[in-house]
Amino acid sequence: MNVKILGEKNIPNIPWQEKPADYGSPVWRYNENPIIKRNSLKISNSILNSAVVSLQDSDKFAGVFRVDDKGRFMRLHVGFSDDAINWKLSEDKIEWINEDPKMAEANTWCYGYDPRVVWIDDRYWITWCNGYKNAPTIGVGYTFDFQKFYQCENAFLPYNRNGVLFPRKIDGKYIMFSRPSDTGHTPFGDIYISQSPDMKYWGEHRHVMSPRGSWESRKIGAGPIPIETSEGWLCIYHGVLESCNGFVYSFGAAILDINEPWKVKYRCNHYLLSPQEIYECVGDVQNVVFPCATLCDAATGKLAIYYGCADTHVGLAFSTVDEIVAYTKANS
Ligand code: BMA
Repeated sequence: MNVKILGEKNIPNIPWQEKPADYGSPVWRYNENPIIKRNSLKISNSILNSAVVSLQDSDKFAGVFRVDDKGRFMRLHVGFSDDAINWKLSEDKIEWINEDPKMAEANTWCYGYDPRVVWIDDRYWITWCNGYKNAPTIGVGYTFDFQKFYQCENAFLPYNRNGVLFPRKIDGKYIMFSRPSDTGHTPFGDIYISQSPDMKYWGEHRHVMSPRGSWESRKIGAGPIPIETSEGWLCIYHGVLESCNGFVYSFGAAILDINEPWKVKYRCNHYLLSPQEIYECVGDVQNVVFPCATLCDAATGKLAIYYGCADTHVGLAFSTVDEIVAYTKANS
């Protein structure tokens, strides 16, 4: 490995397939995609943009999954796996515990989608796009065991999406990406960073990146949890272009300064993955690859990337930290 991985654990059983011979891109798909099909649950219309983690104290995996039910209500479900490929999802949605009655009133469940999960210090933090009085903002919660889930205050005012936490504090503060938006299928979007001493009060907002043409000309949004490396924070993010046939969601990478992560060191001119397979181009929303999680093995730099396919299924793709860093620097 050329790039040093600083903050991840070893995952010897990370899902893996070698890159196909003569394959020209830095990210390659699992050959049995999609790994979670839309109708895996009795109630599901679709299972998509979802977040998985390697458990701290075992070699197993858990995650929070976006399940849209047959009423097309967007829900969050817990799931478990021994191999991070075959997943067993709960039939029931997560019931969030609100310990403070004042918070319970503000947190009356409305909808939740596009979760992210990250281990920080002593617990798994979860962020998602949370409906507050039917307006999207960033929901925050945590769990110690994927059995009981505790909800906190929303991080921001509506309208906001793609809240993604960094895996450790910087300068004593939690760091979160978000993407201010509107009530609809937002035709704009920049990535910002906000900082918090306590996961409740967020401020010190900094602009990180704007759309800038080509595959990311319409809007961009943070994807999986950033990976800390010797080159900076490696961030996979989605970018959207608008064609005569609607939005096209691809994903690329950027490398941000370790201490001041609103400073962009490198950013891909070319996408890492775009919707090209039939399960990415045909579904409830055509032409969407939407990454919400990676597993990263610190020992080898192997990456397993989990992404939503056409707002319908969950897909898996592979790369390595070395490969994505080299590609991002070369294409910057
Ligand atoms: C975004 C979010 C994502 C979705 C994408 C494409 O605004 O709603 O959940 O994958 O649009 O429809």
